[in-house]
Amino acid sequence: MNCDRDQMRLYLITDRSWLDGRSLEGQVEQALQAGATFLQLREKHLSEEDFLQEAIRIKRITDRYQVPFVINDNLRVALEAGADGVHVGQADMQARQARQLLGPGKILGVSAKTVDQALAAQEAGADYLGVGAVFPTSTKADASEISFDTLRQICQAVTIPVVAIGGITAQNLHQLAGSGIAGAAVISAVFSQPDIPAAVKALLNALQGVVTP
Ligand code: TZP
Ligand code: MG
Repeated sequence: MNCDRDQMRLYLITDRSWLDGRSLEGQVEQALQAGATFLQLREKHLSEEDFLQEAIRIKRITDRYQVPFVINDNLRVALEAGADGVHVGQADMQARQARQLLGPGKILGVSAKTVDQALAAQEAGADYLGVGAVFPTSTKADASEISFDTLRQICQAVTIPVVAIGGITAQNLHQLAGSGIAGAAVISAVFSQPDIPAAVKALLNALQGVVTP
């Protein structure tokens, strides 16, 4: 286990769609200062070299706040930037292969939508699971929804922490109470917001009583 359950509470995933002239580093710094507990750098359109340079810059910030930092779906960038680990989807590099290449001491996160996928990921060496989409979202075009029951069954089936993802806001988080999640992963509920610290604080408040410690 390379990350603590309490570090999964508010898991942020970056998105440069809403930067509007602001820097990603500035947005990340504000979010971590406000209390976000985990950061994933997700870049779908940057060249690998730009992705790496961005990762190196973001790593300096996450280090200062002692927040775990993982890279979406690019092991080379994760290793070269000295990130804490990598997050892979089902269609990305297989979890077992990712674990072999990462070694035992780095964080491996895996996306799962079913109990079978969740158990396979845990068996392959995942440290945590991202499970969703738990609500409708327009941030990821191909994100199909899963039911509350499936989320709860996955949380029961595995021993590693589960973070729910997809369409989560401070307003709908209460609907996930009792599912067994360790935390919530969000993109737009933080990075599309004009006031990032306020958005982070609203989510942290809403998470009380929803996460299972
Ligand atoms: N994977 C499943 S849903 C999703 C990803 C990356 C998008 C989450 O974004 P948002 O804005 O928090 O709905
Ligand atoms: Mg992916």
